[in-house]
Amino acid sequence: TSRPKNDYELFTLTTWLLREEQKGTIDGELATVIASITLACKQIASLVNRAGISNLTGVAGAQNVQGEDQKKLDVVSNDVFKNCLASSGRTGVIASEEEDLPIAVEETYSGNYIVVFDPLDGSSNIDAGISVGSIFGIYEPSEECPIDAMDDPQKMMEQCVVNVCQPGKDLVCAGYCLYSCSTIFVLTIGQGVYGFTLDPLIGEFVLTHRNIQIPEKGKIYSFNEGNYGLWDPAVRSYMDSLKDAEAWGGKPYSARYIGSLVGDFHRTLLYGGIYGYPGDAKNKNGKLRLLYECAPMSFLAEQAGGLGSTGTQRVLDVMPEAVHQRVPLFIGSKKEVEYLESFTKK
Ligand code: AHM
Ligand code: MG
Repeated sequence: TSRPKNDYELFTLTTWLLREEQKGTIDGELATVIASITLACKQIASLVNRAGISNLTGVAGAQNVQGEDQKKLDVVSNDVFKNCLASSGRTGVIASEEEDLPIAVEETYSGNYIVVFDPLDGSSNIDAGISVGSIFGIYEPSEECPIDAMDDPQKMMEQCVVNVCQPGKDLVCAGYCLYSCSTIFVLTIGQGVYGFTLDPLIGEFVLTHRNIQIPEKGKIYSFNEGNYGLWDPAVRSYMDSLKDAEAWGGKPYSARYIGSLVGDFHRTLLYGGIYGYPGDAKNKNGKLRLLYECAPMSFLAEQAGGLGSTGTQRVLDVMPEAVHQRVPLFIGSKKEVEYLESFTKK
């Protein structure tokens, strides 16, 4: 027997997590980790929102391990994520785009969840006030490799790497937060995809997208076509075919590219289509990182009925060999990704 609805009834992310815990889909520990990530995202949303006012635009003056200039907000957002996860008391190891190596969260290094994240993706967009996002994935600790070498930093680090380098198919949760016209938190715990919009007046994420299903097809492609000349011939012929108006009954595909994976993926999830970052002559595996970009997004895509592929393989099946490993990514509507694979798998 459920209470009658009234105009003031809100279904928030906190309520949703409690319900899932009651149903037994997740345990209290995982719910706590997710809640701490939502707190980090709210804090980052507010920082991104005020970046131009509070002197948070521009570069921080350092590079990350991948040789990319870190923006001030990259560094701050990474700290925000780390603080929130550490204070959850339920996170064992974290790996971030902005950290050279995975880190054991000091007080709670054993028996707890492993969190991989890109605290602020697409940060080249910040100074122009264009959409950015955070991406995360959560794993259970590896049973074969408990983190117990407290007295041996080198060994402990190796144990952390083993724990973090799990294939995407073992993710227990993945999600992202889009900082755009609205702040939207999208997540999966392996039972469909749910979206929550931040109500800035009450500071809560409110359920706005139930069980998101990505359209099976969609005539929008999202690639950085400036790299066309560097792509391999299969990807080039695929791209040529999308522009062949005649082949598509007079209406070719539309191009949309923000250069912000979270924004481009979110649109693809809702409207259908395909996002791609292929390998090219300069970067054999493209640009995007397997652990904290491609795998979490592919888990979300599959949970919404779509696909994430490297062009030759399901992304979730790729076994990571290094924390910052890159893979080509083609993700979105099932039929669109399969069509791309009909070129790249030849
Ligand atoms: P970042 O993690 O350094 O921000 O890079 C990832 C971003 C993605 O959000 C986006 O899809 C891609 O890089 C854009 O790259 P490019 O500028 O080469 O098109
Ligand atoms: Mg990134």
